[in-house]
Amino acid sequence: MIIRTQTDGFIHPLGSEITPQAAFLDRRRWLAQSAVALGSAWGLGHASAAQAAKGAPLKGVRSTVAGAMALEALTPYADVTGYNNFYEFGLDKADPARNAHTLKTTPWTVSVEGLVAKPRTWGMEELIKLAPMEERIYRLRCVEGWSMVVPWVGYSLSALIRAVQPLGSARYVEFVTQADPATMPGLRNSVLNWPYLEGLRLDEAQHPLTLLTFGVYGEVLPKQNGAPLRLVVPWKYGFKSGKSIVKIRFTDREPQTSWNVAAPNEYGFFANVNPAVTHPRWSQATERRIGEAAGLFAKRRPTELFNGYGPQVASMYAGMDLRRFF
Ligand SMILES: Nc1nc2c(c(=O)[nH]1)N[C@H]1C(S)=C(S)[C@@H](COP(=O)(O)O)O[C@H]1N2
Ligand SMILES: [Mo]
Repeated sequence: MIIRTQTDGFIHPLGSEITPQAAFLDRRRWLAQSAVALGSAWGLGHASAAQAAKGAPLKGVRSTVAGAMALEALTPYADVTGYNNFYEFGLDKADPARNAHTLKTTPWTVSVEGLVAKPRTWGMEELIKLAPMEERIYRLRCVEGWSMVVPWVGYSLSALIRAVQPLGSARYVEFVTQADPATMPGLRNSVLNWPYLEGLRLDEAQHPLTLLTFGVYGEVLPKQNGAPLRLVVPWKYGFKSGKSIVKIRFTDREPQTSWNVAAPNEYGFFANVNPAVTHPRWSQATERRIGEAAGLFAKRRPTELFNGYGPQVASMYAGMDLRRFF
């Protein structure tokens, strides 16, 4: 079945139902484009990054992961790249787009360490070649009560996890992000402990929806969106999706995470999107879709448990009291 959305006019084949030939042709086109775009961004030759598709979603190329398609209008490129939370570059939503140009993304390495059989430092060239890039259209729901629908580009973090071979004792994964006072003016603000830290339980990190993200809207990640690589965990509040990751550490204990340390009663470790768990200062029952009419004509949508990804992820929390482990 091919679904054409009324809203954006693009064709969204459901992952399991893509016709093999179409998938193959699209995949080749996609890989050629993404290889050029991503490769050039890290100095691997070919066209300049500016020539990569910008602001235009690539048609027909989609994820193989069930649940990765949101059949809703995409949030406009200008909002995805202009309305951001990246506190290292300021607290205002417009600050990251204004300030993040100072972030130095080459060279960049990601150290993978802790309870793994194969700890090592990865360069970007190796990382972008580790698994095929896919486009995943995910809803992102910020804990602040707004949401977007974003065409991310990347591959399941599980591919990297397989490559480093976690030990049997590994139960959690910690994500450490860049903290460079010379390029990140927000580090002068002590609203959070820097570096920005996030964490997932190992099974959450291995879930196919958890995306190691290198691009958005068919181009390499703009700096304000967390270049050169970030996480996107679509069933959790946006703050779980750490930007500009430099270290991934496997542990046997729940990692400390920046928001949980800053305000433990407001931001839990799990942070699963849950309309029934009210934030101490506001309801989480509804959300505003960025890019839609604001102000008087603002339409708020009901927020869904697990951001709508319950069929894929709810089983990981069977038997857990989600009000206690919020
Ligand atoms: N390093 C870092 N990562 C971060 C943040 C941040 O301030 N610093 N903000 C988080 C929050 S609150 C959200 S909602 C998402 C926003 O991602 P986007 O700007 O690409 O939409 O990034 C998350 N990752
Ligand atoms: Mo957020």
